[in-house]
Amino acid sequence: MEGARMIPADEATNLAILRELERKVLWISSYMIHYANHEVDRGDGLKVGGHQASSASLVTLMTALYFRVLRPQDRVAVKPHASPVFHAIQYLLGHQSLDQLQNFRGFGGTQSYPSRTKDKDDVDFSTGSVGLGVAVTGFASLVQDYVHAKGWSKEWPKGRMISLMGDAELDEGNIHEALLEYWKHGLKNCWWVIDYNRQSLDSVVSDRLFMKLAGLFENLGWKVVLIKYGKLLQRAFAEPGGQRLKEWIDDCPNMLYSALVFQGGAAWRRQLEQDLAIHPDTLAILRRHDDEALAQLMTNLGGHDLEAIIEAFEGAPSDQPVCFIAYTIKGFGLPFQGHKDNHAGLMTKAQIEALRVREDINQGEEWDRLAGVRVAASKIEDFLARVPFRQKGARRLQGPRIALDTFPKLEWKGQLATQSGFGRVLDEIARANGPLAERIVTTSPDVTVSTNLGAWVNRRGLFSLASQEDLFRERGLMSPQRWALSPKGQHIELGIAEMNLFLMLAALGLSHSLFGERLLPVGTLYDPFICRGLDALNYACYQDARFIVAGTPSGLTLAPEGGAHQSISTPLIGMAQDGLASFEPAYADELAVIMEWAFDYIQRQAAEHGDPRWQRDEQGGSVYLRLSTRPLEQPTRTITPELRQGIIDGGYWLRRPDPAAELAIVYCGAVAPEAIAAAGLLSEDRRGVGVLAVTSADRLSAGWHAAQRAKDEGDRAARARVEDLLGGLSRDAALLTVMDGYPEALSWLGGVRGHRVRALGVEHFGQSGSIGELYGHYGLDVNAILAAAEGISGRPVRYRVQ
Ligand SMILES: Cc1ncc(C[n+]2csc(CCOP(=O)(O)OP(=O)(O)O)c2C)c(N)n1
Ligand SMILES: [Mg+2]
Repeated sequence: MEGARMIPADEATNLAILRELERKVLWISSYMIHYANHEVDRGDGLKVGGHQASSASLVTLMTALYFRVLRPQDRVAVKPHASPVFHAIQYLLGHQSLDQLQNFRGFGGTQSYPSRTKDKDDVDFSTGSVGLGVAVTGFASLVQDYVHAKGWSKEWPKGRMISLMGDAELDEGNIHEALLEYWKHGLKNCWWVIDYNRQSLDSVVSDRLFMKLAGLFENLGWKVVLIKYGKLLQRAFAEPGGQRLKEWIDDCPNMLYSALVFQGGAAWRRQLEQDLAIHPDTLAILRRHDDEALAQLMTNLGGHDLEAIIEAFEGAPSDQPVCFIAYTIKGFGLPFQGHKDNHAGLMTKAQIEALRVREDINQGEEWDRLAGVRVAASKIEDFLARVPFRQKGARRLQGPRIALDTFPKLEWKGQLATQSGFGRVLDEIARANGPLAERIVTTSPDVTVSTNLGAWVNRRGLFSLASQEDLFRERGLMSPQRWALSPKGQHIELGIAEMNLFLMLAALGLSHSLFGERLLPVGTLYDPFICRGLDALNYACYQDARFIVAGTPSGLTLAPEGGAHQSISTPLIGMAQDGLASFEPAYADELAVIMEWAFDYIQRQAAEHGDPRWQRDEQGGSVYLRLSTRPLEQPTRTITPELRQGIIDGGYWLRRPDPAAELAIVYCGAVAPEAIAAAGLLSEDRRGVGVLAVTSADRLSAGWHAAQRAKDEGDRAARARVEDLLGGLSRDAALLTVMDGYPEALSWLGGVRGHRVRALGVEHFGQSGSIGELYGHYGLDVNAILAAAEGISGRPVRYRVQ
């Protein structure tokens, strides 16, 4: 009989201590939520939250993990609503302050959902948008494999990347996309611990559907471990009549089970006596328990039984990913346990008082770390000091900066598209073969070649844990792509799912912090499909992951590809996305300047929790390049330091306006030739029309906002780049902006100094056609610019293009 296994004395003590810690975690996390909701008046908006019931179901699992199973190299994504449990555990370990606990959900306090960037303790992965924190763990594990395959990260053995996840998270499609991707890359060190409380926000999930998911995991190479019954139940099942009891529980619908959990001992007895009336042995088991003990027995699910959990965790295989399905009760140990409406449930004052008394905590000692423990506090402190997880101290690592002195100096001639320029810069970096080339890792969702990464991959190879030669090459078959797979490779090929691209970039972009090895990740995708992965992009930025992403090709300009591929809104996304500096250069020399800057920018790290002012230049961030396949005649010019700064800050005068000019044309990206040609024609009858090249509407606007804020705060000299640029233009002049994207990405420029604006851009879905036809139809060609100039100045334009 398994339950009667002899437990060594040390182990018995350890278990007793863990049980006390479990009680403390339940109390501290519950009190923290109660305190935020009842004791501090922060206005109604901050009060509710779905934490209480949702936290309680993870208390035992997290106690077992953090105080026993985890090692310093393990990394955990804690489901959003279990944030109080996480912080309570950190508090017990001495890594979290009381002040932070008391300010849960308050300004500057512990965040509602675990946050790497905002929380002050050791959050490994942010969570919040369900499904994303789960999926990033698998990608982090693949990045760990990558780093180790290169022989790096010597001081940190491979850890397990763990997700403590809600069962409803499996409804998110990104989880399933990730599972397929993991399989291709041979995922190993990853645990997903599903808090199977069978309740999501609104309902009780279907058990049958869920068990189908278990099959899915197994099909994709995961070991599935059910943590279904606790030791009390296991022992009862082994008694005469116990099998009947087991069958009854297995057949019990979730709804009925949940209702009985809520109702308690007497209701259990009534139901069981009725359903098992013809099984005297089973009835005898029930009779050996009073109401309280019966409720305890019947709710002894695996996810609330320390011994069962530890057995499952410690017996898990290490050569494959493991999915633990831990049966739990939402709100376990609290008055609304099991109730289907408990998601936003909060305990009343009377209920928290009752819990305090039950947990032997005196009034006034609510926050004492070890108040009410039933084992000597000194023994618990000893135990806490020896907890394996904490033995290496702070786990926020730092990878040394990668030098950029091997960045190539290139000359650009003839006709070239920014997308080709991008491929060429990477190719030259690869050829130069320095530390920069070594640390770059590229990735793309099935568009490696069509986004111009081919040459880079030819030189640096595809990454795979197993080596495999390029079969076409071996057989002497002609192909421009030489794609050998090996652990040395530096390109990670992904399936089409863009969510996976951004989760991979999130994981690669945290490598310095998670594994102490800095990577310089570069991802590419077709620009319109940024929207497909947008929440994951936002998630990556929220965690301060560092990467460069190229959206290419973009806009109407990829003309014959048609409306489904022509991005319109991405310039606005690039501007509005925090943590992402966006650029849309027109020329390759600008792109090269931006890329060199970007490889530095993604490595910057200012003081923690700094104030993100002045374009975040000290803090750094990630970079988005919106590129094009339209070849443009390259200017022959020297990049002076001043021009370089203009390109990086977001804009420069390609042609300075006359102080008395009545008009300036402002362009961004691939429409440069139209803007320049129109300015030329306008010069025939208008004085000194200026041409402003915008390389980053995002950085111009960020700098402007920052300077205004600085002014508000008393820095009178604060002046943004864009104020200087437009300062050279008379107030009566008009701005005519043009870009291949939604016009409001540039029209705001009128607000800087009060210039009138006419903004040309794309507002409606595109279609197939030539660039000329589409620019004509959508109003981006030379004549459209001239017509707009006429409209805004109220004066006829003499020349048009015939
Ligand atoms: C993408 C996304 N959609 C919706 C929500 C709102 N939401 C927060 S928790 C939750 C249900 C969570 O259920 P489960 O994962 O089973 O966790 P439990 O509360 O049962 O512990 C929902 C819908 C969210 N956070 N993210
Ligand atoms: Mg749930």
